[in-house]
Amino acid sequence: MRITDQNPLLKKLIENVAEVAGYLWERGWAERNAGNISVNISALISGETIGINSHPFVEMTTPYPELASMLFLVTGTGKRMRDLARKPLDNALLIQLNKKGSGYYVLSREKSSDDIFMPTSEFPTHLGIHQMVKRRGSKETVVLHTHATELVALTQIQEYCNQEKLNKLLWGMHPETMVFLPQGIGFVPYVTPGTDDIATESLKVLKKHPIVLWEKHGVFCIGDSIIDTFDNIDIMTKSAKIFFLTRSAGYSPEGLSDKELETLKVIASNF
Ligand code: 2HA
Ligand code: ZN
Repeated sequence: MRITDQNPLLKKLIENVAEVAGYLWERGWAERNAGNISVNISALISGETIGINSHPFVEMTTPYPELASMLFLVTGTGKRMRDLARKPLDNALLIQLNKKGSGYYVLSREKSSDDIFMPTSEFPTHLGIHQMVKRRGSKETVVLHTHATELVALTQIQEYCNQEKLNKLLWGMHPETMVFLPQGIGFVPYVTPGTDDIATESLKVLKKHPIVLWEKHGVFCIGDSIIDTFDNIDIMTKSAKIFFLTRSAGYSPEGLSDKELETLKVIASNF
């Protein structure tokens, strides 16, 4: 019996992850195996006893002691978002960290299974972010990485590889960007994907912003629901699209004025 069978909340969450994976593919942000998702599902499974001995165990190079015994849904390495949309549990794993937080059991596979795969190559970054969230006591459970095309395209323009200029541009393209994302987007200069450096740099930025934009690569976004996390990237990307569309039509976008942005900021603070 699958551990999802008797847990309607987990079942719903997996359906939502599959729904968002479909959107990522439809938006063109998920070429081949691009992007990855993890969700801390500990609150959905607490109280259930899980027989871990029959599941594969993987030791990690970096331990995450503050995540000891926690449970996660995480996409598999090399897996495609378009496949996750159709068959989530064939393309993502349910894992539980051991009591030291130094390794994890793959709960959604038996040791004897011939379909064992590893979590995403960005898993250490995901765990680092989940650990930061736990440490600060905030309620985000979702970490989502995707190659949001128009946002990545902005980072090919040196002028916008500057957090202040980037946010002024994005807020200025549409009023709702300021209303929904007054904290703005954080910027991380180019770092090789999958390395510890990118995790360290992202962690610094995610302390203040719900989205981090990695130069010439993609976004990492945290949130307390997978749908809202997707929406935030979608809002930011809409602004970038308006910028490029205006430019493609041969015009320089005017943007919202400082005064208009200030008024929207007040609305956002009362939202
Ligand atoms: O999961 O996008 O950055 C594949 C990636 C790595
Ligand atoms: Zn990526």
